[in-house]
Amino acid sequence: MSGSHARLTAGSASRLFAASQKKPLTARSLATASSPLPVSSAGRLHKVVVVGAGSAGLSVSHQLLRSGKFTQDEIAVIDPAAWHHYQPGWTLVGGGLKKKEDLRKPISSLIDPKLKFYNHGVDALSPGDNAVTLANGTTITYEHLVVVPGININYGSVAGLPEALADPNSTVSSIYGYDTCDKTFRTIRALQKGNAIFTQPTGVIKCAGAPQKAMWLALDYWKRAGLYNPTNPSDAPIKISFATGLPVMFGVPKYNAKLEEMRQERNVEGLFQHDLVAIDGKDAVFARPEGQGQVTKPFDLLHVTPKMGPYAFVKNSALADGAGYVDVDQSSTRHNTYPNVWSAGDASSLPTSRTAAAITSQAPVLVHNLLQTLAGKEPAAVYDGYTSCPLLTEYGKVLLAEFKYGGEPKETFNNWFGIDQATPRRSFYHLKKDFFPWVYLNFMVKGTWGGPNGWIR
Ligand code: UQ1
Repeated sequence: MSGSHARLTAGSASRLFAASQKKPLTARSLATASSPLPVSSAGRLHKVVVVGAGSAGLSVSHQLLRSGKFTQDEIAVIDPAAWHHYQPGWTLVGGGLKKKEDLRKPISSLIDPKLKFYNHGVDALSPGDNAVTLANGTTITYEHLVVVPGININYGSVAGLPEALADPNSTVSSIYGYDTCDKTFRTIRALQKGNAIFTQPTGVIKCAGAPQKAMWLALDYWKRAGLYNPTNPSDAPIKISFATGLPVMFGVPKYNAKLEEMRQERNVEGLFQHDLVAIDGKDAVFARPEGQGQVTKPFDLLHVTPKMGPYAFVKNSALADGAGYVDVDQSSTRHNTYPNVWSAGDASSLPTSRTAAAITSQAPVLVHNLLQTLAGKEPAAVYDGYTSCPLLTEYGKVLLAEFKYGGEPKETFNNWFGIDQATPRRSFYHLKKDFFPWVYLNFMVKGTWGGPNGWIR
């Protein structure tokens, strides 16, 4: 990711990780700062170092701290960002339902003063030496390492995208960045006629349902404005296409059936196995599978989901699997080669959908297993792959997909009340719009929210 486009990304564990410069290791801070902790020859020593202060980093750090087993500065948190964002709220910003400024807090305000906060990027992970090198050249060492920096949005993966997003007069936007999530609603509101295309790439992304959430809200907006006719699109000025690199609307069969039915009912054109590769003026260029060449579609509004992937310092480390993610055991969240390294969230190899809801289940497992290991016991807690996607299907309705490994539904309210969560509901909409942002910013980041398992003491 190039520095010139850095302002387009806004993940809480942000791009500065990737943009950090290689520097010689001479300018260490250990000579200047005092610390109650022993300073090893390699640098500052912490019991636990957490790389990243996104939803996983804050949940894990504060849950560890709340165990009462750590003193001042024994746990360190590293993140270069100035702001922590509630990213699940950006779909609501794209639909004009929230202000993006209300969904972020200064990152330092969310970090307990008992934690040592390094507000820097990471240059290198050296698990063989139990060391992390910061972008400012400082080396810190650990007994246990938690790698939770998130993933990078690769805006450069689509030719012409960085320029189109940055141009305030273009009709190209993305809910995947702080800078552009409000542009999405501006372009929706301004469109009077023509082709609206919403894209989803092949490969790993955060929240695989979000690309179509943006579309369903726009559809409803244009329907209410008399600009889209779901029963006969040729009768109204706006046409809608969903162009996805995948062969289906959603990866879990139960919810895919419902969403595919909805796509057909609402007469949205499905461009399956269409992977956006370039934006050329008012044309979107898509790659087709092996040997089928490219397809060009003219657009009047384009909502883009860029490709995403691991930060270079993770991918280039000994901790990465073949795809660049932190290679952990899918049940324990412990690294498969380095027993004092752990990972969860977007940067991990956990084979499930990447969401904040997933963190509510992953963090307690990671924390339990790390504490057990510190106490010389076996890490016995098991993560079952739980994740969730509250999928906005119109204003006022959400389909609450909840599932575990293998794409098997694990529905909280179905278990309690026998409600089929594939049916969009108003109550789920209020969970998504009002309850989750509230419980996230008041409890989850403090380590006291366990998702479907309720509050943590
Ligand atoms: C959740 O806890 C949570 O975090 C606050 C979300 O927001 C990102 C969610 O989307 C979901 C589904 C949960 C899970 C909680 C319940 C009660 C289903």
